[in-house]
Amino acid sequence: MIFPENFVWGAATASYQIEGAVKEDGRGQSIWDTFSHTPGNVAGDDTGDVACDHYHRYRDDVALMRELRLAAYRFSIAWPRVQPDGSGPVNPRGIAFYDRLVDELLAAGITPYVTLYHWDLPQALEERGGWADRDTAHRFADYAEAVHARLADRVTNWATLNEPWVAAYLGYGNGVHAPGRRDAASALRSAHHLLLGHGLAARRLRPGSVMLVVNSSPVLTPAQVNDPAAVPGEADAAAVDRIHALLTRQFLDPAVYGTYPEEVLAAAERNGGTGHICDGDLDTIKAPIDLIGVNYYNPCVVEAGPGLPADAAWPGSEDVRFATADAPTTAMGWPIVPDGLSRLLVRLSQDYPQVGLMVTENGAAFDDVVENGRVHDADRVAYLDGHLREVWRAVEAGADLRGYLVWSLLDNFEWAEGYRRRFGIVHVDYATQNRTLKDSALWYSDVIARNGL
Ligand code: IFM
Repeated sequence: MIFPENFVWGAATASYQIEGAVKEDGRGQSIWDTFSHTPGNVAGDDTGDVACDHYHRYRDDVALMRELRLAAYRFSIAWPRVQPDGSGPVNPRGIAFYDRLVDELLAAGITPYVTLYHWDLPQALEERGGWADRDTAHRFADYAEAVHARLADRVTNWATLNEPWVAAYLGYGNGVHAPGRRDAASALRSAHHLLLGHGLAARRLRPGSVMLVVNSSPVLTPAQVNDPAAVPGEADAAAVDRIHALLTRQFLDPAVYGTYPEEVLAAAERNGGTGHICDGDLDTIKAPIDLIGVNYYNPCVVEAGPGLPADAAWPGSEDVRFATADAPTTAMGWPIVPDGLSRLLVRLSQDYPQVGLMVTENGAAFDDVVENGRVHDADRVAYLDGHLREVWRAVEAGADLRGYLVWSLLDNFEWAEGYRRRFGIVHVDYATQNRTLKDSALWYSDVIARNGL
């Protein structure tokens, strides 16, 4: 299985999950600082205060990337380092960190992929309403423009948002993520304002290649998980379509076509109304993009469930039951269904044929142990191997797929799960900050060297 020439191989991380140094060089507070320091929000009451100390160890981490032959590294910028209060002049010491990181990557022959928003909203903006407030979209566009002005001489690849569904519905809907609000109407408003911020920012990121990164999953009935040919009954098919609209089309239809699925508008009508969607917004959101970034971990499994109330994170999901898949699971409890990835990529390439695709995250948490300086993470190797075979199948089926980035380079702060879940291909001993290449890292490096499996 040899991948196309120029296929991009890399790894991804995010600022709050790895950087630490939360009070250094004028960084402002983010909603994740506030949230993680509130007891009970994160497993073990872990915080990102130190994380992988990447802020101080980035040179060593880039050296590891080079050793692994990564061609690309996707990282995110902490907005509160650049604008401590979310607006106004750029903090020179904050942006200087990313200057140094970009230079280090380029010197190592690694192409930077910069994500502008991976969930660490400045706390000052949350206090003015956060993403539920329209003004945050404009603040985001200004911030994006400021970062572009500083880095675009060396950075070509930009992502506006990472996983706006998660930011809106876990942050403002069920409160599992920062800022921890629990209000369906705020979640729907936030989703719209995130999209508006994306559209405004996308227009200010030229020259450059622009992508929107979504957490997307094929939505399947339990029977379809193991039998792609299974045909669901009418009620189950309606449940599948509804959840696909709420998870994926909610973001990609406006970004690519300038339209909202009717399921999203209906959910908004029942939760606070659609008054926050102003004339012209959809034209703004439909800014030209070059790539859709796809973060895939597992399928979403649903069936019709008569009379069920909407799940707290899913306004509009009345009458849908979230089901379990008959499949092995990772340490997160997520079902391992590798061909979900090819099914998803093929569908996205059919639904949005004018935009290229990149797998911007894929990976798995397992309970790794270090033994004699090695981590034999055979489960992760099997997971990655299985999923890469499906990426290859999607390419063979005609999907315009430009690259694959493993999640994650390093074990890191896994949001509400804290440090107990390890997604890295590099093990991090948080007491010593020692890095150990897991077997999966060595295996991945070999895949990169061969450009295939
Ligand atoms: O760690 C997260 C990442 O920040 C966003 N996508 C999913 C990963 C695993 O949960």
